[in-house]
Amino acid sequence: MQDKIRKHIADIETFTCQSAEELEKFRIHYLGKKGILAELFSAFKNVSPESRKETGQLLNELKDAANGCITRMKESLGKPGQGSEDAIDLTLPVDDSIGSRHPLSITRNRITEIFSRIGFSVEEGPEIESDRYNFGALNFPVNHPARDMQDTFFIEKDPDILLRTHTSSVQIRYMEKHPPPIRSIFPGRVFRNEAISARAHCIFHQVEGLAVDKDVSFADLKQTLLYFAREMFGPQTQIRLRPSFFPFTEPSAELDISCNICGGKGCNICKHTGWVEILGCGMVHPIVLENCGIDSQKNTGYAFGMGIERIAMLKYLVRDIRLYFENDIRFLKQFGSAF
Ligand code: 2NL
Repeated sequence: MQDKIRKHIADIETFTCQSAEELEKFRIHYLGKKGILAELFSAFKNVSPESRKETGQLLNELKDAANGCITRMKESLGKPGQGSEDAIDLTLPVDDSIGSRHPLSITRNRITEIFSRIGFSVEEGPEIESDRYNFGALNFPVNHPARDMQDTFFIEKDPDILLRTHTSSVQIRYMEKHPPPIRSIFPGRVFRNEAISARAHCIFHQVEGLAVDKDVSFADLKQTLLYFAREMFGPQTQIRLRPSFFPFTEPSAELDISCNICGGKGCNICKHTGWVEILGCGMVHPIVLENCGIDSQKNTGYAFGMGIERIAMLKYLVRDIRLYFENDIRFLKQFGSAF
C-alpha cells in the first residue's frame, strides 16, 4: 500500500493541466467521494499495527500533495497566456494603435528638413561636456549665473564635467574641426537644473543653427528665419525681431512670429499681443569665432537657437510641457505618424 501511495504522490508532482475542467477531473479523481484518497483511507483500516504510523503519514502527505497541486494549478490558470479561458489570444487582430511618431520627433524632423532644403547639414555631438565647450568658448563670464549648481547639472567638479545646457557646445566642436564656409543645424537633448512645471522641464530639446562665411550678414539671418517661420507655420506668417542679449552673439535678438492661432488679432496663446516668441538669435560674437580658431577679420556668422518643445506647443497647442515626457498613450496617439 505504501508503494501505491508513493506512486500517487510522484504522479501528482508531475501533473499539469491546460484548463479548469481538467483540474476538476483531477480533483474528483483524487479527492472525490469515490476518489483515490477515499479508497485508500478506507483500506487504511486493514493496515497492520506496525506500519500504521508510517502509512498514515504517507496518506496525509498524499492528501496535502493533491490539495497543494490544485491550489498551484488554479493560480497558474488564472494568469493570462497559460491556457485559461481569459488568456490572451495572440491570433486576434490588433486594435487601432499601430504606434505613431512622438510629437517632438515630428517637429525636429520638420525643422531639420526645412533647413536641409537650403543647404544646412545636420550635426550631433555629446551630451556630457566640459566647461570649455558648454561655457568657456561661448564667452560666458567666469561668474555667469548659468554656471551655477542651481542651473547646471554637474557630473564632476575641478575640472568641471557637466550635462550640456544647450547644443551650442556641438557648434564649438564643429567650428574647431571645420573651416568656413559653415552652414549646419544642431538638434539635441539638453539639460538644465530647473523645477519641473507646465512651462519648464529639466530635460528638453533644442535645434540651433549656424552659418559662418565671408560676408554673412544680419540680413541673411533675417531672411533665413523668415523662410523658416513661413515653412513651419504657414505662408501668411509675419516675423519681427526684438533686441536681446546672449554672451555668444552680438548683436542679439529674439524672433517673434505673428500668432498662428488668432492670426494676430489677440488670444490666450499670444497673451493678446498678436505675437509669440519662437527663438533667440544673433551674429556670432567675434570672440567665439576666435576661440574656435576662425579668423573673425575675414569671417562673420549668424546663429540661432530654438526649443523644440516650444515650437511643437505652438504647432499642436500643447498646454503643458510635461505631456511630452509622460508617454501617456492618449496624448501620443493624437499625432499622425507622418514624417
Ligand atoms: C535661445 C537662444 C541662441 C545661439 C543660440 C550660438 C551658438 C554659437 C555661437 C553663437 Cl556656437 N550662438 N547659438 C545664438 C543665439 C541664440 O539660442 O533662446 N534658444 C532657445
